[in-house]
Amino acid sequence: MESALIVVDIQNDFCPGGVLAVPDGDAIIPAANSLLAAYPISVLTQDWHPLNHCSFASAKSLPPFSLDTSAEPPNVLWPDHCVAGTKGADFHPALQSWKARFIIRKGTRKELDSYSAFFENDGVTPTGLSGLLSSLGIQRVLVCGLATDYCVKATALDARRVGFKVVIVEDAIKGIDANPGDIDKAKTQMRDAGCVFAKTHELLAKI
Ligand code: VGL
Ligand code: ZN
Repeated sequence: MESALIVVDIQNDFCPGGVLAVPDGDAIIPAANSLLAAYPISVLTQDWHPLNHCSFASAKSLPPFSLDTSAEPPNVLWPDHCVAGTKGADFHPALQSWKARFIIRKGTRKELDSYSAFFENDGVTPTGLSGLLSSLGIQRVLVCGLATDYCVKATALDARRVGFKVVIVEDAIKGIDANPGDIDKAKTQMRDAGCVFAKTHELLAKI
């Protein structure tokens, strides 16, 4: 079965030292690099926002991590992060990004956020990734990266929705857990949607 690797948002702003650091976010980079070396069809995603993006607390004059209840559905407001063209939006320097075949940028429209690599948060605006993978004959995607409880989850659920088999690389994801339990909840949701969990060494042993 043709498989593609999706590496979600391993960017400076989501790693220790970044403005929206996922605890130990950089710890998954060695696993991501070994997967990138093994899978010839691979996609890196990059959160890539304009200034004053609708997901920025500063744009709404509200505190970071609060809920924007004026949005439908209400969405979490973040510190300004991954502004297009800035160092924070760059891939982490340890990520061997040159090994990847494709880069998909998301959240590029000011009025629309995007967690998933497949659709913007309205659930209908495609990024183009689904068509790209389908046209290459891909039936299964392996998902790793940041953050388990946001972009990894959204990517995995959308991949199921459009009909891909999904493997979550469980030792190559890290989450935020802003509310303790969020990571566990995300894993349950992914399992319930039919995602399978596997470890990097198990996947590499099968190639
Ligand atoms: C993400 C919050 C805001 C992520 C992106 O990559 O999980 N989280 N934007
Ligand atoms: Zn973002």
